[in-house]
Amino acid sequence: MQRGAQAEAWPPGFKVVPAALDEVEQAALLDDVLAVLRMSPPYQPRMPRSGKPLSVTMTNCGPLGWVTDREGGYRYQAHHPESGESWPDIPERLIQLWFRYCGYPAPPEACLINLYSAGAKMGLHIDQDEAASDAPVVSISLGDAALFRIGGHRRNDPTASLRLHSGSVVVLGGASRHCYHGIDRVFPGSSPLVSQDALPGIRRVNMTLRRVTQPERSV
Ligand code: MD3
Ligand code: FE
Repeated sequence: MQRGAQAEAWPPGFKVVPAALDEVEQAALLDDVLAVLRMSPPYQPRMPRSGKPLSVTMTNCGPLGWVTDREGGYRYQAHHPESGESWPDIPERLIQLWFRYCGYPAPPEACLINLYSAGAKMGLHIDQDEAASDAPVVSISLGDAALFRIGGHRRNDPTASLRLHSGSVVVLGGASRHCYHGIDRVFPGSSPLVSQDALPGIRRVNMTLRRVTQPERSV
């Protein structure tokens, strides 16, 4: 297939900016994330009912965070599921990226931080726990590249794949916002960014900025 020939298969509203952040910006953002992780350590999320662990670990920053466990299922809440502490603030650098890339007129309320080890993946799913369903999701990837897959509104719709490299920003707006998507694999060793001293066993960090509640109508 010709390079870029898959582009037409991507859902409307899907935008990828491959090298949005240079190495200096990536390192600064990773420092911000490390500071969040010190305040709000990653936990092992579990599927509702079955309690099956996801292969990524997670934490959040912002007034709300997305969590999942056996008893409570998928939800947003204001506190860490293990410590009970409020999530730390979303770093200013990330708020700026939200306004630069998505143009939504209200700030993000949640930043979910997914941590991938060499063998971690994320099965096809739809993000549908946000009442502000008109707001895009903005995703920023750091560290090893990963194979991202996005399909349609039904699980069996055809999918297109794309490598997300360190420093990539993806905006999921419009129809793409409610498409099935997932991470099939990480390419271990493809980026030197995530230091194994700082984050042992972690190869890739993905942040998703989300608006959760519908903003008040401005007069
Ligand atoms: C398409 N994260 O956190 S980021 C997630 O790399 C999630 O950790 C993946 O899927 C990761 O929910 C993929 C790209 C992404 C994020 C949110 C989306 C794609 C999306 C929401 C709707 C459609
Ligand atoms: Fe998702």
